[in-house]
Amino acid sequence: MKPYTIDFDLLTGICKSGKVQPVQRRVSQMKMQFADPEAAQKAIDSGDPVLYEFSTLLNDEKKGTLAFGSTIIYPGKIGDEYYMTKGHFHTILDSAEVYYCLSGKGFMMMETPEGDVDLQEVHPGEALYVPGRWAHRSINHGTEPFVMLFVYPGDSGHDYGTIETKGYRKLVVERDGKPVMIDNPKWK
Ligand code: PAN
Ligand code: ZN
Repeated sequence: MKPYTIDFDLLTGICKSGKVQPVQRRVSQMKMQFADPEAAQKAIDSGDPVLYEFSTLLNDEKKGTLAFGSTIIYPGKIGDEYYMTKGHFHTILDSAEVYYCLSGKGFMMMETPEGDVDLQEVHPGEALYVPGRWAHRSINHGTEPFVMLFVYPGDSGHDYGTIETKGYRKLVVERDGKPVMIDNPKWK
């Protein structure tokens, strides 16, 4: 592979040259992961909004490479739960990841298979290190798009199934206008 340069916008995370098209995730793709599936169904019926989109600027999936890109979580709620990403473990569980907040603000909800839980709030100019073994989900509790750059080992892989089946141990919901972390009543 040869060195190369690619653009993306610092505020929106979008690759303006169009070399990479973002992957969009809508409510219908995550209905059962929200605490209130009825509220999710209402959102689906009224236009199925995009919750987030991400652009993987490079990932050739080989050992020794770095995958990188940007992710945008839009502001909004399903019931009282903020828009969020699906979240995943890396298939090679020890693979770490670095996130750097470009604009907006939000949380990273993280947990290990052993049950440790950590919630970190990030703002523009802050980097977050997600160590290996920690599942990670981005949550936008702000009013602007929450945009981050990410970098991880190219051969990490993504295990979505564990989170889809078990759910996260904790959720972030709005109470009296503020975000609070609560136990996930559906966690298995
Ligand atoms: C990120 C995420 C991106 C979208 O690139 O893949 O933010 O979130 P989901 O993958 O959970 O839908 C990353 O963590 N890659 O490893
Ligand atoms: Zn990841």
